[in-house]
Amino acid sequence: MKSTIRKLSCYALPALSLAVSTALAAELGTSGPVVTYESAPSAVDPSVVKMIITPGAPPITETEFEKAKQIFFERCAGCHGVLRKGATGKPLTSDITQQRGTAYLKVFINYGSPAGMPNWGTSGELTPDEIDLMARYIQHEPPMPPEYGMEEMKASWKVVIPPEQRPTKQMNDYNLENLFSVTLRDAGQVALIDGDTKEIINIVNTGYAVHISRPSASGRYLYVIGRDAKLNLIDLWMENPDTVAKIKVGMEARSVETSKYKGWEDKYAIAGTYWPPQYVIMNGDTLEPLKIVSTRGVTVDTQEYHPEPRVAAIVASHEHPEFIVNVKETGKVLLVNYEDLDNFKVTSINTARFLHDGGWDSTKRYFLSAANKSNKIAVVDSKEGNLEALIDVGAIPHPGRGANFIDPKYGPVWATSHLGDETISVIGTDPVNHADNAWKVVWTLKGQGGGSLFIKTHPKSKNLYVDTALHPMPAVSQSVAVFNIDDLSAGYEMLPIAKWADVSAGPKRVVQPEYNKAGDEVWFSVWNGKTQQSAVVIVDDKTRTLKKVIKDPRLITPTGKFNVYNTMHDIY
Ligand code: DHE
Repeated sequence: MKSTIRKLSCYALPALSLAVSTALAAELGTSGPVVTYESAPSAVDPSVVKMIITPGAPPITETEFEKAKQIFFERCAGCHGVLRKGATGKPLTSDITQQRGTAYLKVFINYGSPAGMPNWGTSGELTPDEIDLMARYIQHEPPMPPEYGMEEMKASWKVVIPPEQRPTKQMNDYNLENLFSVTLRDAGQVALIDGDTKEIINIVNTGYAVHISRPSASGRYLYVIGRDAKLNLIDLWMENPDTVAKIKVGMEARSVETSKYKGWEDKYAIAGTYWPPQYVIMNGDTLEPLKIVSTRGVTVDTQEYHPEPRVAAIVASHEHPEFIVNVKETGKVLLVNYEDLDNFKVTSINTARFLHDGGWDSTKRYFLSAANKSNKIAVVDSKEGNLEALIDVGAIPHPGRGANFIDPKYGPVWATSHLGDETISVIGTDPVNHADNAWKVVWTLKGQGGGSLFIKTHPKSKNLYVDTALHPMPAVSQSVAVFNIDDLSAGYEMLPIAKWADVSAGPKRVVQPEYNKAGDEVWFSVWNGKTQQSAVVIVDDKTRTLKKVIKDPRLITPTGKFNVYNTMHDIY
């Protein structure tokens, strides 16, 4: 189905609930797809936090407190933060909540807001008693989970096969550079899929709701991190690639990366945690924890202390022996130099709140990072070590790692789609030969709708794919838009990926395009419920037609897919 930009651009995001006033709505400042996305249960175990009774707050019993903290960690912490200092959701510290009072809070929790706070009561998810309980609970001080340091990390660390007992050469016949590590989100596993034969090589048990995979600079090792901060190191040289070391680096995590600077390949790994707010540098081939660094500090704008600045995306610099670390709540990008772990140097670059995901420009000098609640893209110059630009884009940019291509008019560009609106912002990235357009939005395209999570192209492709996995309308969340990068103004073609998958009923969200090594196939996850059939759909990039559907009972809730070659070389 071909269509013009204008024709297919106008899916507004429906409001989640209608019963509260706009004034109340403004309080939470969130949008529907964002809540769907961010309100996953926190991996922090509620039983480890202790009860706190606060003067001025309404009475609460010990049993009630236990129940309320469980509900809070499962439903609220993702948006409001474990310590309730706010992120996508507004701060809910006791000074604010006591001032609002129980009656006001109950209305809010019951009805939600058009801006995105779920209607926990009217949706039937919480009972009237639970709503009353939560309204009282959040007027007490937030209980703090324990810290997690070197002692705990070392206790969890296990080298399953020591480096000296591992193969000295590749012991299998797989074309490892075209291997895909596929997140099986709700199974707590990854599927290693041979990109040539499309066969599943192995299913490896990992942490809970595993999040991302990143191969080492050489491509031999694969690092996989779970939301519960369990990190697996998989050796791809083994006859049957499997875990050779593991560690739990905290209580909740999302990011992992490996050193890529010349001379430091495969030497170190780094993992960032949501709780405690810190990152840890480890030996690349054993995961032995070497150095833990806290990210607690002050915010870039109001310069207030924040006790819980979570570590979001991490990339490895190609310009210096550094990791580049996004600190979400403070809005800082850290350049973490790993040359000397004792005389440790970190450059802290002020950008904007709340940093989430991002990726390199095509030269791998500039890191473009989404400050999603500020509706900005921050550009960090990894060579000079400073902020190059802060660019206004659409509502809640969510690029994944973004998409680099050459625009016929504007030269090298990088693109992001958005969670909060239907636009795609295309940004000029060439300050040398296209200086007039550098760090400016050169195109604002209109896609299928908001709720987009990932955008992708490949240097050998003429196509730009944009998913809309969290759009509320199934027709939109179950398909992708594909633009011709040589003629962006022609609009997009819609590919009905979930229909092609031909799987059983369910949400069937189509998520995260990922290319094979050759750049002639694009893989999509058709993400169904845990007990429903899911699939991976492979599209022939040139003809935009279905090439293959991988269906297997072991493919439970596939989401992210990471091609070894493209990920190790930061090709996107
Ligand atoms: Fe992700 C990347 C955090 C929900 C699939 N996700 C990231 C990154 C962060 C992050 C910080 C960047 C890592 C990096 O590059 O080092 N994600 C979060 C959350 O905090 C959030 C909003 C809520 C949560 O509770 O986890 C969240 N993410 C999701 C999902 O619901 C997704 C769609 C399905 C899933 O598997 O859980 C999801 N996130 C992904 C994927 C990537 C990712 C596939 C990597 C994209 C890439 O191409 O690099």
